[in-house]
Amino acid sequence: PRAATSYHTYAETLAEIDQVVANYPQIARKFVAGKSYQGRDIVGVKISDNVAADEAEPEVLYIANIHARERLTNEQALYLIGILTKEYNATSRITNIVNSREIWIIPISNPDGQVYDMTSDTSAGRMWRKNRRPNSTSTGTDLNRNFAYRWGCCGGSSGNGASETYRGPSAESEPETKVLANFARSRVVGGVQQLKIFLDIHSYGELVLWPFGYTYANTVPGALSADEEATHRTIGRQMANSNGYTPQQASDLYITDGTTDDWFWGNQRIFSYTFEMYGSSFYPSPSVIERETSRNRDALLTLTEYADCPYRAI
Ligand code: 0X9
Ligand code: ZN
Repeated sequence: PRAATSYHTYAETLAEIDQVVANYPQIARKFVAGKSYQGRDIVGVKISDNVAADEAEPEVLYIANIHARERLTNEQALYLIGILTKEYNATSRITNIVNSREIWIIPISNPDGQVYDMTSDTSAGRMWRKNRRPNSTSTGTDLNRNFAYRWGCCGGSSGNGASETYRGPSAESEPETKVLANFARSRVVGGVQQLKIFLDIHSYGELVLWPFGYTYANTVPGALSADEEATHRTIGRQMANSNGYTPQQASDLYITDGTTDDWFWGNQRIFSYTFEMYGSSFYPSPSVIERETSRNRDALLTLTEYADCPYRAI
């Protein structure tokens, strides 16, 4: 893939994905996780050796652009797809990762919002965040308040349809939320969740966040040992050490409920993180795309490598 010099539209993102899977059919396969409210495909790329097979390898899920206007995040996902394919059999670290992991990457998790945000684009853009499903007072649900773990329990989400953080009428009420959650549930094979790591890429703020967001507590009662909980945080700090972001528990930023990271951790027991990428706006100059996506190279590779180890102390 080309080094991005402008932000990819939804159509350009799909075209790029098609090109990658055509160029690297042995290790890259397109998948459609489901459809958005307006009927767009929610598309991803699976990257692994023997990509057509479901091998007994630890799996990692990356998603981006659940918030429509966070344009660097799609670029980050495309960057990751780019290096994992281009450098296979060229860089040993990447060859090892692709050979020993199954990596699922969904660059545009909220296609309706992303298309809306980029349509009639101006330098300021439309500043759209939510999906595009009408609600009783306005349009759009904040997909990152619509997940089904302690949904609406505790704060940082709204019951007002006009709010930027509208949580929706019920947990998983939104098609896009359902698609992402169903995809994660579909990775349970023989009663074992194959996904070991999840990262939701947002902007902006230069942060590495981990659950919980709904509470200042950081344990799932009875679920994991203190060592495992500590490992979860240690991996987050290690990534921050690499990319220069600030590491913290999500609730230390602000309390939120119904977020992706809380559901993947609390409900699915997948080690889960949120990145807030570079910027002081949602639309940084495209001239920073290359710098700010390659900045996360080591953090993303490190996270992918850890997929075999969360459930023991490090
Ligand atoms: O509020 C959000 O959804 C995220 N920030 S953003 O500016 N991209 O909207 C942060 C979510 C972090 N995770 C939790 N608070 N659980
Ligand atoms: Zn966001």
